[in-house]
Amino acid sequence: MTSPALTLYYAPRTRSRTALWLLEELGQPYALESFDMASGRHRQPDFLALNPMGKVPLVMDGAVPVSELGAIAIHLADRFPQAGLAPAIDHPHRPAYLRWCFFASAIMEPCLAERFFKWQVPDSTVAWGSYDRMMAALQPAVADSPWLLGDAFSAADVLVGAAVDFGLTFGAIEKTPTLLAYQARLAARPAYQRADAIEARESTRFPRNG
Ligand SMILES: N[C@@H](CCC(=O)N[C@@H](CS)C(=O)NCC(=O)O)C(=O)O
Repeated sequence: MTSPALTLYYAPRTRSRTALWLLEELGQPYALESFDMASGRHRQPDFLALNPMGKVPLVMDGAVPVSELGAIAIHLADRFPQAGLAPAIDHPHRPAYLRWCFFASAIMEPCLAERFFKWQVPDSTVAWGSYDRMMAALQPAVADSPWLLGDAFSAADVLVGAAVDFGLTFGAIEKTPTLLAYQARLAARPAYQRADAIEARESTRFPRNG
């Protein structure tokens, strides 16, 4: 048996669940390198050589490391176009797709941190604007259509959807009917549920300490 070309370095209860969900949507075989964050595996020299940030997730595409969720999603969706997770480069949806892929980490992540940690920053100066401006951009995009690109689910929904999930779960995003309905559509996807089952299994294997 040949070993799968894709490997996910993953730890339960972290953002690596987003990459896990993405891989399940992709439908390609992959190996799961699961470890406990408490082990410090992500701070070891061999891991830092692959991701100098020392963070999960990390995906190996053969011998090539890919880190940062946005890069992982864009790379894998383009690499396996048969999964239909990315509009083609000349498709009119492509710019919106890329915008939403960046929106998750460049806008949503800092906005949620700002709200969670109660930072006071001027919205016209910081790159991410503000929580209110983020919500004003996000909500209409999923209010009248199932997914960010209308009827076409894409890797951008995994990235943005995971940030919505995280924000709703930890109280960093207001539980609006629009976002709760979007979250419910995401949670109904078989790939999302497979990722949840793996996450539950690995969380049991590596229970939280303390
Ligand atoms: N910007 C990264 C964020 C990844 C991240 O924050 N990972 C956290 C877990 S949720 C981590 O590995 N933390 C361990 C550490 O910083 O030591 C991405 O998009 O992949």
